[in-house]
Amino acid sequence: MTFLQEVVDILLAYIMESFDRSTKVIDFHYPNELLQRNNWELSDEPETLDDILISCRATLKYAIKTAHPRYFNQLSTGLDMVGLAADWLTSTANTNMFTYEVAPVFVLLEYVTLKKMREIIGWEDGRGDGIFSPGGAISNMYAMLLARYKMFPEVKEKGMSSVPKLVAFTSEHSHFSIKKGAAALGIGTESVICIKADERGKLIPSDLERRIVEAKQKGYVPFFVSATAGTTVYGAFDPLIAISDICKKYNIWMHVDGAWGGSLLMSRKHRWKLNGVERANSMTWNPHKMMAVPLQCSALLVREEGLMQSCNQMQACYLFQQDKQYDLSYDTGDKALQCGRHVDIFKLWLMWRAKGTIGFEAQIDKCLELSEYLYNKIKDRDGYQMQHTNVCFWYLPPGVRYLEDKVERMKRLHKVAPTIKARMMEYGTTMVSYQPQGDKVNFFRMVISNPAATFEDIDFLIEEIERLGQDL
Ligand code: ABU
Repeated sequence: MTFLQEVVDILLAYIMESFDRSTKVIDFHYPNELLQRNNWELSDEPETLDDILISCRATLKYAIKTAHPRYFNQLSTGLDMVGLAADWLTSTANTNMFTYEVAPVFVLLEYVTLKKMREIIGWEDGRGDGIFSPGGAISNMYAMLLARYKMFPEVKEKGMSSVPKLVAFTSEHSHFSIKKGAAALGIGTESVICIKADERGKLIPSDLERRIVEAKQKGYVPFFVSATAGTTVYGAFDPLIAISDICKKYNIWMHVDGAWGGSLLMSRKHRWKLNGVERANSMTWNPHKMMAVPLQCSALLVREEGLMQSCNQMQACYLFQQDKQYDLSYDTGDKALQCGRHVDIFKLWLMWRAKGTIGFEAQIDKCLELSEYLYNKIKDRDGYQMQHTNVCFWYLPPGVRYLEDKVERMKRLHKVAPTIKARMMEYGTTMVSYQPQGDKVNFFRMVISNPAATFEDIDFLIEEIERLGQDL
């Protein structure tokens, strides 16, 4: 008890610090230096609990404070107190999601929550299926697996040699996990056809249809379209209604990767961006991103009931005995790809209880309001150029701003974001991501999902970028 109490004290102190703007987001050290700063090695002999407490402190000392209001580096940010409590409870219960037998409450909560999410998508009476998985990439791969099984159920037993050459389609701005899924499922990355996106990052439906027709003429079988609701970089929403019309016309499974943008369904003000999602066959939705549920919490929702079960079940008789005395549909583990499955549901369920749907809505609306504030602040500012939706922008330091040689200007600009980012890490004051895209040189990709962020934090970020980049 004393040990645990001390651990709790360490954690509470860390939480307090994380929300304190006067503390650093990170106490950054380069890998070799960090290796030297502490003894991280494992030994044959046990350590005392006092030493274990020292290890806990050291680990948190060098951890990134992802709850910090000025941490904007990833799509998953923030730390919700109820979500954290739920995570602690989950770890204390320490069970596995595979059967009702070992996780009765959690299995039921998953059932209740997935149904609620399907209702929000707009599927009749919340009917359908779904599962929580370890992240959006796995959820997307599940969708691809189901689409292939739906069209060619024999693939489960006979493998890829039993099916014709399959092709999948997704926008050039979609998440890399679509290709990864194709690689893992033996479909191959070359069988994922990337569809052109417009200047805002939205898939162009006419290009999708053209590429589907072209693939069919070549004798390939289009089986899967993954539309994106909230691309990782621009935050663009593909036109779901037009895409669903095309999928219907050619009898192709429509998946919506809403890992990032799916949560907008909770907002009456913003859910129109996903109009047409109710026509999809499946959807990925990650509450650990915009809803700030502690990592990890990623759902795959499926319109057709029973498909996941027949696609994935193996009925291992040591676990999924078919003669148990309760309704076997609650042994949800057999429809998963995994055997052991972490309890991710409790964090989302408890937060939902604590906030209500309206609380999540307010949280999401606030993040969008902050993005709009940032957009408005920087679009008129000297030295800034703007992209859309997610706030993607270049900072042009004075030394670059007035350069007339365009090639030299781009060359120099490409180095600005990584240099500022490195300085940002060293000072530890804030964190924001950057990247190039197509022919565009490195730009900052600002994303806001942290419920603790305020207008002042946005102001701080802008000023900090200017401060750190003035001399470049
Ligand atoms: N698509 C996974 C998350 C990416 C990000 O946080 O930037």
